[in-house]
Amino acid sequence: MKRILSGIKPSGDMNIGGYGGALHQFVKLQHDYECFFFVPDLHAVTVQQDPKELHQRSRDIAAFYVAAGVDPKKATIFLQSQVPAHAELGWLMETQAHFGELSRMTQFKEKSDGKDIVSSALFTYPVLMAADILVYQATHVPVGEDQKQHLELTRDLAMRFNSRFGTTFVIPEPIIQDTGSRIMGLDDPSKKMSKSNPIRNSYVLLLDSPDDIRKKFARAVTDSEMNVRYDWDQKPAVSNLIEIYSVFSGDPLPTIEKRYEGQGYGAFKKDLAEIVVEKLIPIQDHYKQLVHSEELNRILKEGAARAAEIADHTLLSAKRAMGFVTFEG
Ligand code: AQP
Repeated sequence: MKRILSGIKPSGDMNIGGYGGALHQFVKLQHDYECFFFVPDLHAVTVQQDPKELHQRSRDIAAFYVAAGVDPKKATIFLQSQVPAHAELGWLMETQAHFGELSRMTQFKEKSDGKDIVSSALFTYPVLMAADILVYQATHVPVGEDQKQHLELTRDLAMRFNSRFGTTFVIPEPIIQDTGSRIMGLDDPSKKMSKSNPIRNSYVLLLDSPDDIRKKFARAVTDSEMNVRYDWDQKPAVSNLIEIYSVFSGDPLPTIEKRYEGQGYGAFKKDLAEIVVEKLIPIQDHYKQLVHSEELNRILKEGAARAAEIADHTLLSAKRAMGFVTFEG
């Protein structure tokens, strides 16, 4: 069966960018793939995290997976730090990665830009991401536009390893969805909507109140024209809002354009806010029931055990292929 690995970093409060680019996809993908949805907590600590916040946000992300409709009976949901094979394979893959190729990663450049202190883990994190994917022999990885380069690196590392040590890893393919693969800031359509952006009006959080959601969309930048038209080159801010509308309503882009023909931005933004509120309220309710529950603990423990079975097996194959002494199996 085709297998998927994906996750959302607990590096900030979850917003509709991660929902559109990842979570909303997970819910659909679970029907067609064997899915492993993890919380990449080891990735979150590549930049400084407050321990209490990391703890809470890791539970939050897992609770959101289930609250948004990922079925733990169908998909395996777990925390990355609960499956040690990720970090161990990460180290082995670092021995195969080149300094030069990691230096070309645009996300590293963006995230390290202007910072006095940058952890070495931030530099090598694409290799850990490669290990995350390869350790499950994932055939497919859903990626937002911004993660394409990291998946390319994963493929390169897997092919390099296979050709040096014999076929060990499946080479994963990207799945890039048409809508929602890039949701930009509501204040600036040239910047991705990000959890770590300090400007609160740049994103809508999954836990925002209906009033806050309405206010944020009302304030969202548009342009000086008055027509709701999807055109990223000429009208990036409006195109971004149409894209969010499409993710949350399920309506195709042309249907939305047609619906608001000649109506200006006011009615469009109001409806958009209501569509998002309507979708988020039941998710928020389910999240609140789950986040501190024994049920979530059980889902995560069972998920980690299921994940470790596969991950440990792949790790053992990789270690054997590289010549390490192993006693298992
Ligand atoms: N704005 C977005 N539009 C489309 N896709 C997005 N994703 C995240 N933000 C958007 C996709 O969600 C998946 C999980 O991302 P992540 O949270 O693990 O990492 P990230 O992309 O680094 O997210 P942030 O919000 O920008 O976090 P910070 O600010 O902490 O770095 C990925 O597939 C991503 O493409």
